[in-house]
Amino acid sequence: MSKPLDGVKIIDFTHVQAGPACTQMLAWFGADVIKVERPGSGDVTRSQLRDIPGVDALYFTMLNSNKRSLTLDTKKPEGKEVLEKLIRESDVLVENFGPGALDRMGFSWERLNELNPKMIVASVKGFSDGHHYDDLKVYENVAQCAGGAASTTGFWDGPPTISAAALGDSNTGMHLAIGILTALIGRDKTGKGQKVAVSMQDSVLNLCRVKLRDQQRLDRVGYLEEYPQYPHGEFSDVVPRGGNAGGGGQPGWVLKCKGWETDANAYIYFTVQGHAWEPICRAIGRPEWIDDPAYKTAEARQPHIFEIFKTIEEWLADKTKFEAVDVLRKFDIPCSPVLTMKELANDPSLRASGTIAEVQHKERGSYLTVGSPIKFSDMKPEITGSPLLGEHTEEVLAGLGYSRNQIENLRESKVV
Ligand code: CAO
Repeated sequence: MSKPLDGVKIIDFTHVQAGPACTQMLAWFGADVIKVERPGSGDVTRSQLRDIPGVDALYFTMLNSNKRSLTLDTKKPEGKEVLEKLIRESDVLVENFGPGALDRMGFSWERLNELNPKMIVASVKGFSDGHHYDDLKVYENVAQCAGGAASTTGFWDGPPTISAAALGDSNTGMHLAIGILTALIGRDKTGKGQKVAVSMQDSVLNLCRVKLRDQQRLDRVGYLEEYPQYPHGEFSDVVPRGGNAGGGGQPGWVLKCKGWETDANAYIYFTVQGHAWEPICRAIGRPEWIDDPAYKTAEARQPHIFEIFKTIEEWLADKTKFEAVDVLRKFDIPCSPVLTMKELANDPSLRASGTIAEVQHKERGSYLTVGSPIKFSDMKPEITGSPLLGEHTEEVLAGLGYSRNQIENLRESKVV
């Protein structure tokens, strides 16, 4: 089946997570993604957190499926020559090296644009160009702190907290993918490539948009009525950490279900959607609350929202998280069991949709990965195993016109 990005050739000069997540997604959608890696070692994630000695780690296999791997020392003159050839015939180069690394290698934006004016050059950095921290190297948790996620996540009486979701890494990669696709459409109109840059700080902040909303509301009125601090607690002049409160106009909380004493994830998230108050009261067996002025409006409920949650927990005490959701769904109440990675891995619906995909790898056998979260009516991305280090070196070099002898010489001089 042909795919929308068939024919788009991408030099994947990325490593760790932010860049690889971006190029992996483009590969699922048909792009020919050639991962350029240092001979001998390759992407550091190949060997990080290994679960099988000597075999590419899941950290690597889960972020580099559907790609080809070319080993190339791009600091050696012969390696630069190969890269230049590749640049001349590629549509996109994606990189997430530390600040200035590509320039030091001799491939500044100006040089790349000179080599191939149609090529899109896409970069991830920790901070945007010109930012007072733009010389910093950045990893996931650093970005979460820099982008406002950490100061607004966790409980008010605890420290700033990091989210398990890769807000700094994969999220930035997704932003970059949008930028690359936009630049490709732009190129169809202008014939010109351009530089696309995304910073991890900006990408985290983009997801913390509602917290900037809250800062401005706090500045104006001095309190935030949907936070647990209202109306009994104190507000300072910065957006506080709100625990598990709902981020929008609907109060919500993580509530205990049957078995919570021994199962750390026997919980559901329960949302008190304003217009669903009547069905909530019916579902939890409190019809008398429907017209009670102390409960009838969101404003009336907020001062004793935790007493309401406690009552719901009493109702939940004899129900597992799955049983509870099965009742609540009949009343159209937004809720979900708190699902573990084990439950998600074995979820038949996620398997059927391809969101959890089982993939074959030449050395490790089968493993699970997260497939495309984007679904199309005319295409189902097929996830293939990640490449071994340098698996496609010969194939890529032959495609660039190198003879068997020349390839052998490059191997002997450790350029590939
Ligand atoms: N051949 C020869 N040299 C190569 C090469 C190749 N194929 N591929 C990379 N290199 C070299 C680079 O040229 C660079 O060399 P110099 O520093 O001497 O110029 C070096 O390898 C890579 O440097 P780096 O700064 O990218 O790597 P690091 O491990 O020190 O830092 C990271 C890693 C992620 C902190 C840094 O790359 C970074 O800040 N990237 C931007 C932000 C980012 O994407 N972070 C998220 C990573 S996911 O958690």
